[in-house]
Amino acid sequence: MAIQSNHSTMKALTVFIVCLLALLAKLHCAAAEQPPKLNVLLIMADDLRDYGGAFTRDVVKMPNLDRLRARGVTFERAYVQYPVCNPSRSSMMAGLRAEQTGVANNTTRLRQMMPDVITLPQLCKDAGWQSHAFGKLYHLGGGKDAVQKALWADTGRSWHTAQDYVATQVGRRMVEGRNVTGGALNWCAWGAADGNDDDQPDGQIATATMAMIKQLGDTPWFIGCGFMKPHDPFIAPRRYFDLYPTESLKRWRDPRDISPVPEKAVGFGAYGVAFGKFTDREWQELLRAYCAATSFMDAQLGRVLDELDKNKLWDKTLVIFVGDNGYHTGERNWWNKDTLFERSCRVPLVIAAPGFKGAQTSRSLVEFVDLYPTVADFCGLKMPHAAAGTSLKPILTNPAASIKDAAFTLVTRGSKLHGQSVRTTRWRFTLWSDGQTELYDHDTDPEETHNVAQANPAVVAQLEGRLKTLPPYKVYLDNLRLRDADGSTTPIWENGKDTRFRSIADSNLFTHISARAVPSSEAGK
Ligand SMILES: [Ca+2]
Repeated sequence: MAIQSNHSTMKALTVFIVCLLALLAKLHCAAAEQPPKLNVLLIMADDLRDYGGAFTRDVVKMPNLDRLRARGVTFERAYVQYPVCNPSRSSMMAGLRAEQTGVANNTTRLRQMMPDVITLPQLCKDAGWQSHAFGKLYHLGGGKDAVQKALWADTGRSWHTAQDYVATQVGRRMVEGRNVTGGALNWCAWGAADGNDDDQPDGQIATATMAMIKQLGDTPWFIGCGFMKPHDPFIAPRRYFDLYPTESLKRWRDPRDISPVPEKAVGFGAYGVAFGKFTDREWQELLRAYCAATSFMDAQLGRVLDELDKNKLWDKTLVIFVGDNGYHTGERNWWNKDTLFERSCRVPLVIAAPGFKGAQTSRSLVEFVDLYPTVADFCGLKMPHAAAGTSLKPILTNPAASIKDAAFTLVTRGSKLHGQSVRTTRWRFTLWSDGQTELYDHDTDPEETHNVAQANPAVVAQLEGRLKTLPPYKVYLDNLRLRDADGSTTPIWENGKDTRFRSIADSNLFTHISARAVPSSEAGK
């Protein structure tokens, strides 16, 4: 009996060892078969309004963005979560809404609010990608202080290296140009510059990006290429101004019966006063410079795309082109961003991924918080925290798919007032914290010129309900506490942990995300 038992044990052990070896061999094969790491090229433009809109489609020449669009999906309804540089970029890089990051201005760094958040480039960097930033990816802060600058760029955390650029002496010489406000607004200037592309920061940013792409060879990389135009001052080498004879450009005119809105919505402060004094000629001047700066940026984009061509990288690189906020070029007498109107909230977004069909257009509502989970999805990386958005991969698979039925944007007006806006396929509804509302019907009014809130109480009630699904916006206080609407405060950190991550996981952020695919006829509405 004992011998037989031993025999059985040996047999079982042999079977076990054989199975174990087979399993190990399988695992080894699986590891060997793992797809290679995709490169990620994140190209950002600054203050570039949506080229899909009425103005840019007809006016601005962007042949290189068209080249990228031919290789990817153009998202015609992409919305930022806060239409200003730093809050928008912080939200995108954290994959969290501005209500969650608490970053709602250009003076607070993301890490001041969320020191331990794993940012998008950091997610790849920590997983073995080489991560490098050229130009403006995060907001460029810190002035000339090297330590502060590195903190703003998040060097060492998001990136192995981050470099910003300034114009050369030649590039600072203006052949033509002026401040259109006579100096009242120091940023409101344009200039046709002497020198070549590389005398301007964006030319240098393209050159450095191209050099790094070449240098890294087969090493997987995440490269941020952050162009600084067409952001003010509206400067470009002179030849880009030649593309736009002033007479060829028409200034925007609001309809005479446009609904008035309160100053907090648009037209606020010294900006509104200065724009109110513009002549037709001055609107045209600014428009021309904005177009020239856009074309200049587009040319630099083209140089970077050439480098992908040259190194045959399209089949191993995920290319994402984004703006960071939209821009009014005269709508509602506004020359800027920072409003809750479509012009300010809607932004360019193009994604080209290996193996997916190009020259596609998506009409699905998408948000910038969707970019983080999209990159994580394509790179096979796990989200390090609960995502506020959802991967856009289903849209690359089927451009007629719709992944969500609402997009949300926040703005603040000082520490006591803020507005939240929701865009659905038909409506834009804005609710200010003082109770004022705006409702625009995109079926009949794509430029949002008529507030129809009073005539549509049921729609207002429904969309107000959607805004309540957002995490509430809380004002950040210097002693690391958040102030609630009722005046009470809560600490951001408790026992060394960021309390917002707990609330993110518990919140009902996901109620507006639907993974359903809808027929293209419905998605196209
Ligand atoms: Ca910007």
